[in-house]
Amino acid sequence: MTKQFPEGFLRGGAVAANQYEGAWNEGGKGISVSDCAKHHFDVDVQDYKAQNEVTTKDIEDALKATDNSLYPKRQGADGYHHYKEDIALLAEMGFKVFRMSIAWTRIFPNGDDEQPNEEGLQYYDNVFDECLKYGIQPLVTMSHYEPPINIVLKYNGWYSREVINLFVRFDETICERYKDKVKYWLTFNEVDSIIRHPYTTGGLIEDRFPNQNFREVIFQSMHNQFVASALATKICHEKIPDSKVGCMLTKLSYYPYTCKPEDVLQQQDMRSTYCYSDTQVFGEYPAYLLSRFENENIHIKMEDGDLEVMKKYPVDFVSFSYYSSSCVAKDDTGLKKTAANTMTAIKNPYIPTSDWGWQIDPIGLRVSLVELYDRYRKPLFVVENGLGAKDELINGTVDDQYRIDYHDAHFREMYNAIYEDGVELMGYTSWGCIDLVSESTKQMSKRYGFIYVDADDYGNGTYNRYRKKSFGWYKNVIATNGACLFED
Ligand code: BGP
Repeated sequence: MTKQFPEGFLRGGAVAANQYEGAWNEGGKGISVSDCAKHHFDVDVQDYKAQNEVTTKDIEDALKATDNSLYPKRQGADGYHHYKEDIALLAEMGFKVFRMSIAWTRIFPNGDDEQPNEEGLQYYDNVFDECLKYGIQPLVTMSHYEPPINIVLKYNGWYSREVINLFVRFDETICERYKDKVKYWLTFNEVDSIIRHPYTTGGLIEDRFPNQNFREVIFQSMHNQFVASALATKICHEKIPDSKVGCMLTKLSYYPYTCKPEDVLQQQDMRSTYCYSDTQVFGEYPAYLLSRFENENIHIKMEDGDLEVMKKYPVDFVSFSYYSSSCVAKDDTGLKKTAANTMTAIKNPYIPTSDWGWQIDPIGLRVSLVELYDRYRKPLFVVENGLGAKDELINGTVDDQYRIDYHDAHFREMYNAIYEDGVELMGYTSWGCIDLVSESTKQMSKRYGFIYVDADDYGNGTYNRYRKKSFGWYKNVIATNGACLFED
């Protein structure tokens, strides 16, 4: 019997508007938080905190800046001008699904505009038409690190209750406009990341909350996002009856550094991520989060009906990003550290790391799938996974055998999770299926794609596209629905 992934398995790739599109001030688009995210060329790429700390002065400088090379997301991979060519390349690989986000600022440039920007709406109509022309299903993220900068400066980000209504206006507009083109939706990208980078996810800057408990500000903003996510789910289901709405979490899989019980207990730190997806899946705050609020003297202002709407509109499936696993220990003094997605981790001496320090652990993906399926009993979707590497373009291609090996190993573990562990997996979208600007370091040189984009970290280059070696390999994986992985 041929070993294959399930019939109808949605395999493809993912991008985010703020890292892919560029054209930051074209087509009527407003300025987003990511357009003001500076690339710190002089900071260690593994120092996530230093790379992503933002002050009000940084924003003021960014809004006055004339040198766009300091703000690589303004150019992205210039997807805005290349999307037709790019989607044709995705179709050549046989993509069944293309994950992307709708930039709030293309639709409502300031977030609080009374009327939507028709040019922005038309752009995404064109993108979806291009996908559907090839039989590619769009999978749309409503918020992927793209709040309008006006929401930060005028409303203090998601801390303001008013932003729920503004986000609902955005949701009602895009769900109505694209109801015949988009069936799969995600509400907030890596919903838990607001605690690790409150600026990009929640539009929060600590110096704007003097004399306030900033953790309380973050959790208050999180509550507003929970309400907005539930209302977005309601809008999708009412406007698009066969729609499927997912939450999206950062799957940071923690291993105890030793079998000491206190190291094993440290794995409970995963709850600092699960508490968000638990709330969106179960439609209520988990007891351990409420007790944390109590113990930390955090008071969340809720309005009548909030908890009811959260309970009534939980998500339909659980999606997540998985890049690497990490170790945890009660006492990490003297233990080697390494970078991970949006954080710094204890290094696992048994597994290799990427050029950016992220640990490569395919079995960790299987562990993650089993953990999440056992926890939620809802269909799962891997919507980000991939290897950021220094690719070199030689004679019009890139020999990225290392990327093929990475994906090959991860796909085998996904197969095991499905057929050995009984996990219900809807699909898989590799992160950065085409090279784009890295979220954490703002680099083009941290490349994930099956397609190479000729641009450097300063925005210089032709922006021409080139097929890497992995392009043909992935095309075969899709064509055989994974059977080629198991052929001798
Ligand atoms: C996740 C984001 C993606 C992407 C990915 C890779 O946190 O959801 O937008 O950026 O990380 O991380 P990086 O781009 O920092 O290599």
